[in-house]
Amino acid sequence: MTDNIEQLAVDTIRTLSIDAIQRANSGHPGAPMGMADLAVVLWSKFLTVDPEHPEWIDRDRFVLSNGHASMLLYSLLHLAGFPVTIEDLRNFRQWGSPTPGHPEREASLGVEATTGPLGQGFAMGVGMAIAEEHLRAKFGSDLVDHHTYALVSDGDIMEGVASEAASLAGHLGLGRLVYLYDDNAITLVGPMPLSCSEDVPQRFASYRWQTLTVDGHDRGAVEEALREAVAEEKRPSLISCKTHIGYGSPAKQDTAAAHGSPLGEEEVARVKELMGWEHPPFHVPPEVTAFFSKAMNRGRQARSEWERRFQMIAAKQPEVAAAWCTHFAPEPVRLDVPAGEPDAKAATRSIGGRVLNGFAASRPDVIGGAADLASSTNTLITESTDFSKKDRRGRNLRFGVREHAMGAIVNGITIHGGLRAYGATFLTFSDYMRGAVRLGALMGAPSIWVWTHDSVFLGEDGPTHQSVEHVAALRAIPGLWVIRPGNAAETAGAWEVALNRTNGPTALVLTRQAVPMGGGDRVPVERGGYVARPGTDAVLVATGSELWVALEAAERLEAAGRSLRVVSMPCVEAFQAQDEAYRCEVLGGGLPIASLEAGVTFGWAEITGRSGLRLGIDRFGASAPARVLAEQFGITPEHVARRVEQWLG
Ligand SMILES: Cc1ncc(C[n+]2csc(CCOP(=O)(O)OP(=O)(O)O)c2C)c(N)n1
Ligand SMILES: [Mg+2]
Repeated sequence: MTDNIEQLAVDTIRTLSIDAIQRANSGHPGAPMGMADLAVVLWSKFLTVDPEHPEWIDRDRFVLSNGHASMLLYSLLHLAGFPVTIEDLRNFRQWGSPTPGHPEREASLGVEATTGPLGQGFAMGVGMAIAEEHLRAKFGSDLVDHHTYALVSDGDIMEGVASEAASLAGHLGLGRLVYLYDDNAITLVGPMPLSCSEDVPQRFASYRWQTLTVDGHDRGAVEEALREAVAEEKRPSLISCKTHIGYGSPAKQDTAAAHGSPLGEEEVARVKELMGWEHPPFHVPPEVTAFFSKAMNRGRQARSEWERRFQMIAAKQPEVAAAWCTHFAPEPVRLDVPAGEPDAKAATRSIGGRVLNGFAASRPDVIGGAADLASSTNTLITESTDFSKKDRRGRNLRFGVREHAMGAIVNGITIHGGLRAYGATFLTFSDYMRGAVRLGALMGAPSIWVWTHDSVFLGEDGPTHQSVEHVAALRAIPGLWVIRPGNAAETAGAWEVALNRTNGPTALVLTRQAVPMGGGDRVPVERGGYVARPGTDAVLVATGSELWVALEAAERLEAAGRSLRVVSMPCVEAFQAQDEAYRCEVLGGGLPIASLEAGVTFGWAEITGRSGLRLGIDRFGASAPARVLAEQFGITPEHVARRVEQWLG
């Protein structure tokens, strides 16, 4: 009987998926058809979630890393009683529907992560598992005790970001991580052996994962493997499930043709005929609804027991409830400016480290680390330990030289909830993590990026390490706020903005070299730009380490009888979000505008207008001492003053 109803549930997922894809006339039917058996076992027997409370904190996380199989997820959510309606399935891939082509994070619907770029979901799941371990160590298993499950495909397995993340997950012994690998040996263009002949389980075994292999259509075997995976608390588990892409389609099963195009009306009819399915499109047998509803009672009950425990703990241990709040509903922060001697100089990276360590005690939810550059990026929380196999309470994450996985893992920790995560490296290597950075922005995840060594002024390491185009390229990502502070007050303000931002990611772009620390007064970084020195003839907008250069250039011009206003603009995105009146007030409505930034001038015409002067470095840097580079590239007060004077005529 169980078998019959399970089979009916599997068939329902397959038919819903192919019907929706047919109706949209686009989508990927092969994977949902091939993974329906796995999914039914996982969702009906293991996954502990509550469809009436999709955002319950202690739910199991489920990530569909091969996001092209989105109809599998939407079918499951609908059948399990999440707020995804049959109408939503009929509107698959349509404008404004909650069922886009690839899943887009919508926790209120049960969509945990935005996936589609292969490998990202795999790596975000690792972040979720880190978050779970850390929070469980802090709050105990009465409050935090869940698993992270993911479905991953050949493409996920092949992507570098997944390898990086898998290596770290094995090293950290993340036992609550359970991945089902849709091992169908087919990718978009054809059979796997076209491009891949490794032994995947052996590879993962060497990463220190538990590996299991099963027939992915033998639901009993899948269940048994899942039990073993869940029982393994010390290692992550990869269950290779041998499946058939397009299962049940006589013309397309086991071929790449099942991957990314609708089956076609005729083939859909043949699939249903072979299945013995005699219903109109989008039919859901009531017994399947009942089957899933009963299965979801496991999660409903777990949640209500959790609520009861939470109330009891909150009543008996108010300090635990308070700590819970600091993690799950932190108050906005107001950060002091680190003090320096008058005329002191410091690198903004080291000021950033002081700011971080200044608020670390009062913001225990902040956790993070660097890709083997903790000391260079000044991102170690000195009062804390390393997060490791033995110490789950450590707040310093040692990502190793794995930038891309760091990006995705930070996103995963952040979207898990309860923690604010940061990831750090040299700005130039933000390129290596861009896939994750972009996805974080798309998800509106408030991840924090700390990127140091932000310009040619890192000096002798040369052009491979010197960013010129990175700031501009990052500014092009919608929703990402790029803050390039120029002194101590702006660096404190940058961290403050990052912590207080809850609906999108923030990047702190910091210098390697020392700059004047500036005064101790707060400045309005949250407004993006402000007048740093008044002036009436023209405006010079500068960011980061060029702020002091602009201020000195203005002084020189004053001696020559010119009144140059200097606008500091640490965050162009925040400035552009201000109202017209503020922007006019700062930029002086009608004054000629110049910009100064030690990087490509691309994008600055937005601020200066076409007739403005844009000073920057529109070429790769060079290996030389910073002082020489400043002279060669004309980023000195003398040179800037001269150029502005010439331009003003
Ligand atoms: C990073 C990235 N590169 C390329 C693609 C385009 N793409 C989508 S699915 C796929 C491969 C499909 O193979 P597999 O992951 O095995 O899925 P299956 O065909 O078995 O469903 C590719 C290359 C993508 N989504 N993400
Ligand atoms: Mg495949």
